[in-house]
Amino acid sequence: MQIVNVDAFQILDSRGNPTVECRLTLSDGTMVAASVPSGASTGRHEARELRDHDAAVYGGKGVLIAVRHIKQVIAPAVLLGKSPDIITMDKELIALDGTPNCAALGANAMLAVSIAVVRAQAWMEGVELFEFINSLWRFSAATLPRCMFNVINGGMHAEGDLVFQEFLAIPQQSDFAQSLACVDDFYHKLQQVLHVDRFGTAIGDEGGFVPLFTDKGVLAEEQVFGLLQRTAEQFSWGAESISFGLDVAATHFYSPEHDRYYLHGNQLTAAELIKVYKDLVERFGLISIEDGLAEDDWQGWQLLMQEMKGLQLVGDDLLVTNTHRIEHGIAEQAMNAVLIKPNQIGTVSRTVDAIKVCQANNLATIISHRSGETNDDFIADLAVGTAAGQIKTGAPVRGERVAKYNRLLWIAELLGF
Ligand code: 2PG
Ligand code: MG
Repeated sequence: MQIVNVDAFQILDSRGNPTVECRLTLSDGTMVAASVPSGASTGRHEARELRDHDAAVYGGKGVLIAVRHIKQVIAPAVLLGKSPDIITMDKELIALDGTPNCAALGANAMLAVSIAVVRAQAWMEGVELFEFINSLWRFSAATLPRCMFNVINGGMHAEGDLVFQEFLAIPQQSDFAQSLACVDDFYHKLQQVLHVDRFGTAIGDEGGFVPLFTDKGVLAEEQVFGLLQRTAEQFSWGAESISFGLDVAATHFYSPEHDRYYLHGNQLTAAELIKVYKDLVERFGLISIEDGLAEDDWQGWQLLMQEMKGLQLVGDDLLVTNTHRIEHGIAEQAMNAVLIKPNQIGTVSRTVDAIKVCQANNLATIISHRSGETNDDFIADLAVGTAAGQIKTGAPVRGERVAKYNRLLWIAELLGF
């Protein structure tokens, strides 16, 4: 079976910003599509997303150049007339781009093609995408991930008082469908609590609520955990069924020039910020903290690891799904878990390489969405097929977030879980 037609076009993501969709038609008439997400709190070391920078259209965020790269450069050189082959085609994409960070073709163009190719190849083999990923790259048995649901949005994902970006609810059930049901009840109970206490129930980029706090005497972040704890005690599943975590996204309030973290008018050293986390962990029983320190603050990360033994400490902006940075992090003992985002590195194969390095070094892996998403549910199959263990893909609301959860529900059916 061959690729007989390649199309690409500009679509909108969940924030109303342009992104890339790629469509491949196979010689049996089948068409497969793939579209790519986009971050707001992007790491400095991520692969380069190509934007048109024509201020007159979409605020300069158009992706027509990336679209043109797919149709005019990638299609004839890599795709047309060939049988879908993800390993070869990803290598050819990287060679054709010729830069270390996808700067020439654009990571958005490359990833849209890469996901479309792996989807086409799974179709050609007659298996589900997660099964194909699982067997091609020889991962251990496919398994449903545990989920971290972003129920309160702050930082760059929301207007409001919260400096920390994501407040995560982590259900403790091992069964996926049960954990989704549990967090859904939690989310709706939280909505009631926020409504009754007049904090507001507006939502942010990832579907979590954006409460507004009038008590300026207490750290807003601390007030959030108070609300979450209260909700957990009141909802039908009981407080023991749910734990909490954070994605701080600390790079966005760090000044490299002064080596200080700016938190609600205070200028904190890494050690002082870690004390804030320690207090939250002790009082509210958090089990996971992502990007607690800035993307190049390696010393701070080492200190975090020493001070927070037993906690899951996740590198996102720090590592950007890049095997070199993950290996550096391992050597420095800077983290014990890794966030995996395909668009940080530009191809499916490179994403798989990053997961392999983590698994070989006993690091936990969490497959992740971006704050600007599409309805593409690729990361659900990626999480199951690579036996990644965990996924983070927003609140249990909004089409682009529930697309992933709904795909996981279907995979759970298929696997008989
Ligand atoms: C993160 C992500 C996803 P963004 O920091 O983990 O939640 O946010 O896509 O804005 O980088
Ligand atoms: Mg993050």
